Amino acid sequence: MPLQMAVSAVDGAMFDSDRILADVNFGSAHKLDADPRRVQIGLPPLGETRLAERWISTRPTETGRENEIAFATDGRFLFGHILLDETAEGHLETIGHHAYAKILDCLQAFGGLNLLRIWNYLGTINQEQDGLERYRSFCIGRARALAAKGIADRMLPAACAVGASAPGLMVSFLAAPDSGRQVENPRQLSAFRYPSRYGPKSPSFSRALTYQMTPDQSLLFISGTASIVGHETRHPGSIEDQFAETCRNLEAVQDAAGDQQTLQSIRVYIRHAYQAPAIIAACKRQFGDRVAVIPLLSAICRRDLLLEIEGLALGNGQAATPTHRF
Ligand code: 3EB
Repeated sequence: MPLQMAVSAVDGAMFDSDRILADVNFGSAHKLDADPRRVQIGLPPLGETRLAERWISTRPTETGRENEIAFATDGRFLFGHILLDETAEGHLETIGHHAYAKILDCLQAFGGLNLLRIWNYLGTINQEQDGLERYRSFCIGRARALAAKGIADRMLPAACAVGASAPGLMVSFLAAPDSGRQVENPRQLSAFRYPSRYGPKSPSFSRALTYQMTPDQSLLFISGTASIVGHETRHPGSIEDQFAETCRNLEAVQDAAGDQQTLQSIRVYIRHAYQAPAIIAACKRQFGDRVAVIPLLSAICRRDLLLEIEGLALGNGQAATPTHRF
């Protein structure tokens, strides 16, 4: 497979391979390493074992640092990270815009790569600043940077935007020369069409994106998915019910992708640590042992959401063939 992601227990060892595109770890602070492939995301892990995501290519990778972005590329895929501090006057709108402008410049410099997946980690995501929640102000800056490069709604990457325990803004992304295909969820209004009661600028992401790696292998990047139906939060007070609704959304978005897939791994963002054991157990019941589960302590972009789940699935890239032929 040209690109794989393995969830592995962190054992202190770093890379055993020059084929690693990214080694994503979790802890209390954001950290970039001397090696541009290695990062720590400021989301405290909640499970019993510390897990890392390792994105692995079949080809040797080259790394670099340019224009504030730490990156690794195998000549096809590019994985990058940008970490921005907040200055006293720095609004999340300003640094969100800055991060996306730098990322889009980087993709241009590499010959016009397309964003497949992007992870946004925002400090104090639900706090109000100058009368606007910080997540909402981030959405404005992000949308402005995307619009400046002419990126249309149907080209938006799969994403998540979650609250980190560390200050500032960390953004990681995966890009490729060919574009993926947008997948939306029929149970949910497209986020880029949310009404303005959720913020002056609707969130710029696709519910999922499917990317054809080979004629019979695809990756489905499932965005952060929560207990939202239409555009409204469901079950505000109950994490169990939010979990069940989120699972229905995950299934719906996988169905909408059209091919046959196997869910490989999920990240579960949990707002309150005390609710982690119940949710980890629920994941085991729901997904079994074949799906790697990474539970993380994290705020979610809506105050009434208690959890959010994102996933990566391996597909055959073929839309289901009709059973009847005439
Ligand atoms: C939602 O469905 C939940 O702003 O990039 C999920 C995934 C959410 C990505 C983003 C937000 C984002 O609206 C929140």
